[in-house]
Amino acid sequence: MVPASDLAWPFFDDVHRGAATAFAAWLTGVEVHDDEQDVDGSVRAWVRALGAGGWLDACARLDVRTLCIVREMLAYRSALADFAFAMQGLGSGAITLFGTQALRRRYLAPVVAGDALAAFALSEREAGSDVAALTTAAVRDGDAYVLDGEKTWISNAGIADFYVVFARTAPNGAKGLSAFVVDARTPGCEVTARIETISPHPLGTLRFTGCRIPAAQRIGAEGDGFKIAMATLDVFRSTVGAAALGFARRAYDETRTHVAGRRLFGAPLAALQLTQAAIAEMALDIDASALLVYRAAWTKDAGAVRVTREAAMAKLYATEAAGRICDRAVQLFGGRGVTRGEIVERLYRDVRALRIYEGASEVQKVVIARASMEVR
Ligand code: COS
Repeated sequence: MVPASDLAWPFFDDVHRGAATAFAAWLTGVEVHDDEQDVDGSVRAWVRALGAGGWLDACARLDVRTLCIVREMLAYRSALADFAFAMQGLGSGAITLFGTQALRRRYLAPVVAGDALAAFALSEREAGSDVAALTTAAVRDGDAYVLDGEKTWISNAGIADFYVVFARTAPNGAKGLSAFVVDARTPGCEVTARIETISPHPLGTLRFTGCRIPAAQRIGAEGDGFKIAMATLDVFRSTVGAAALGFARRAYDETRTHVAGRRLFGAPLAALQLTQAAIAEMALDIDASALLVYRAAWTKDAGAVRVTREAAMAKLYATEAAGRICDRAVQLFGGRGVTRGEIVERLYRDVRALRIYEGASEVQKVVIARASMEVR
């Protein structure tokens, strides 16, 4: 549960307070159990459950505070649950924001129902942080585009029903990119590899070979792809911060219970001042993260066209803080902390990728510095 003290903040409306309470109750009763040996099955089960519960509606409404509340609570319980929810939003976000009525009708209803899985295909082996360098080509041919190239580190690769793909339609850097929706079963679109990660989730490499898609599958105008990608990331970067916050809160709660009960040198671990310093720094990091995350979410919901700076700050701070917090938790758990099966051991692995995906910490610093130079 997002703490009641946080929900009292003016960042939230009663709608959000009600949603947080209802979601906490739903989550307590939901019967989905993660299986690291079957991440595809676990993700599908979470998507079905979230769809049946009506919670994927938030992914198509893009109310950022609701997205953040849900991600925070899902991450507290399960990294795969958070992943499943986040991908429904990130994978369909460009369609919600910039798609034609026809695209929205066709793709969003199944995403919200939990009947279709979505994916966001931006990264390439030589173009992750430097989006404007991507080389996957989309060549116009009559009323179609033909896609050739490779995307990698694509979440949901292999289980997605469709991919929002960013490809090059002209040579001129960021201005030469366009966005498309590609059905996973389109001939010429194949998953060539699955990628194993320290926190297992569906991830892989996509290959497009003469992959022909109708021109009506383009999202926005030709050349708008870079801005569509950035605007989508502006919405979801705050939510990555929220997921980091959920992992961090879980590590913090587990640690507080542990240090109160574990005895050494004739007293509880919590009695040592070094432990108290660690707990204090964890608490401070959690509150600072929450304030930045929900400020960014509220700013976007209040109608700001660009929240690039706020979203970058929220993602940067919350993900770095969660890394520190989960690392501290492992340290205070000692040998148990690095033992397979312990919650803090899993959290330590789960939280790592958040400092890399949807814009590495270094990219967020570039974004913040640029925006800060504009603000005078
Ligand atoms: N929303 C709308 N438009 C945006 C934007 C945003 N958030 N950010 C940039 N733009 C626009 C700029 O205004 C500029 O438009 P004009 O040329 O009309 O002025 C254009 O897009 C190019 O912007 P910029 O010059 O800043 O592009 P750069 O190539 O320098 O890229 C970074 C900037 C590094 C910030 C960008 O590539 C980025 O965010 N990279 C990380 C991507 C990422 O998250 N990768 C992970 C893959 S997804 S898991």
